[in-house]
Amino acid sequence: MTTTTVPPETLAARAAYILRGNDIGELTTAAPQLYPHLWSWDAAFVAIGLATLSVPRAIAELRTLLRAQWRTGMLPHIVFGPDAGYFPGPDVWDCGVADAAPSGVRTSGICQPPVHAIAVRRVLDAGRRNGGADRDLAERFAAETFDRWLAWHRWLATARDPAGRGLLEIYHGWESGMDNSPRWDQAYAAVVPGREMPVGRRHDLRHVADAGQRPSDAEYQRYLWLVHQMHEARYDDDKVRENVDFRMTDVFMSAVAALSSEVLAEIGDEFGRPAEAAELRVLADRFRAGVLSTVSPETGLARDEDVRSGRRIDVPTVGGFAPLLSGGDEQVVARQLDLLTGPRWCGHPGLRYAVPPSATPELAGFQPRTYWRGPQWPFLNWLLWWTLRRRGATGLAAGIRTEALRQLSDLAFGEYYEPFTGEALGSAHQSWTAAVALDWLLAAD
Ligand code: 9WN
Repeated sequence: MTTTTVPPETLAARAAYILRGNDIGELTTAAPQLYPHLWSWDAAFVAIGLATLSVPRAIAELRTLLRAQWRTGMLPHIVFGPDAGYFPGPDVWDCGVADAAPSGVRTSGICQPPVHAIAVRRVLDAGRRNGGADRDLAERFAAETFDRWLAWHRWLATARDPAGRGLLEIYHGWESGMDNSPRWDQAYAAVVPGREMPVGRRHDLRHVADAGQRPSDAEYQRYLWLVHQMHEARYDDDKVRENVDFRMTDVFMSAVAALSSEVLAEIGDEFGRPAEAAELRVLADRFRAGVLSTVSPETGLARDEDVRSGRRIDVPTVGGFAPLLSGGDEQVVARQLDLLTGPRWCGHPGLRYAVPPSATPELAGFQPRTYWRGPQWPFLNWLLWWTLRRRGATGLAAGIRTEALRQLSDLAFGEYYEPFTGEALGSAHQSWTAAVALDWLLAAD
């Protein structure tokens, strides 16, 4: 098969055009049709991409997310814009029942992985690179909003790691950002909706060519049942934890928390907040230790856990590479790097582009076209690239960047990609896909 390549300037121009097209003011929709609102972790990557075009616009994106912060510190996974599309929408979530919900903005009642400090870092870097007004704006933004990001990390550390194990709990697969990953199959199998949930209005199926790429109706029944249970608990952290039928530790989210706490600590140091920086480093250590405690000696992969049964989930998905993000044990990391480049993952002989599939093709339930059950996700490639580089694995990081950019040269900016054919799947013109292309192409480092 021949490899399509396009000049970098064409790719960057097209990516900028996509982000511009998805911009509805101070909010960039995650995708034009499938996701016509702001998603929390998408917004962080979007800000990273926007920072290469306009530092003020990147800051506006992060401020839109912060305006939706709950009084507990939680950053909600969706901030709804004016579009009536997407199901479940704000009426289903009905977060007005929650004491802690923000006023004047409609949100969902759950969260997503805390990648935001990385975006603040990247915006700061872009501002300083540009100098002048951009530098002043970025520095003012980082200083002004530091406490808000800190509140978000503190909330995670308390509400989502109540026993201080260094492992964050999630109460819905959507919180992981890897919705229907095989990581969650066992947990979902135990979720039995108490009544028929109305999935008939499923908006997503109108916007993907093939329903087989998306979760099934049975999966949606369970997703909605959990939303219903959280709503019944009025989204109160303590009640949700006890009452909802899904209670898992998420090792990948915990690793993101370790990494981001480390990054936010560095920002705290720069802006004269040594006590808070020290607090964040303690959190980073705690999450790092938590992640490492789950690594399977047999497979070398980190594992999620069903909190109620204590059962660890041994399913080889990309989430198992959490220690590459959190670091902390050279042997574990070295083994993971071998695994990652080996024949079960990026070195699999059938892959069109050598970037990690969301599950290993060796997995019995591997599905190359279905969402989190096999396809490759460009934003994850960026996260891995950024982290590996930060941790000194520069050669490997450079290889991931090259392959990931080759994958994006079809100019489709797909949500995810079929690993063997390279076909763009899911939503077209996905914002975070365009955003990471921009960072790779235009950020100077
Ligand atoms: C549910 C927006 C989001 C991403 C998630 C991805 C998908 C939503 C959905 O899209 O989730 O939150 O409807 O499937 O799994 O990672 O943030 O791009």
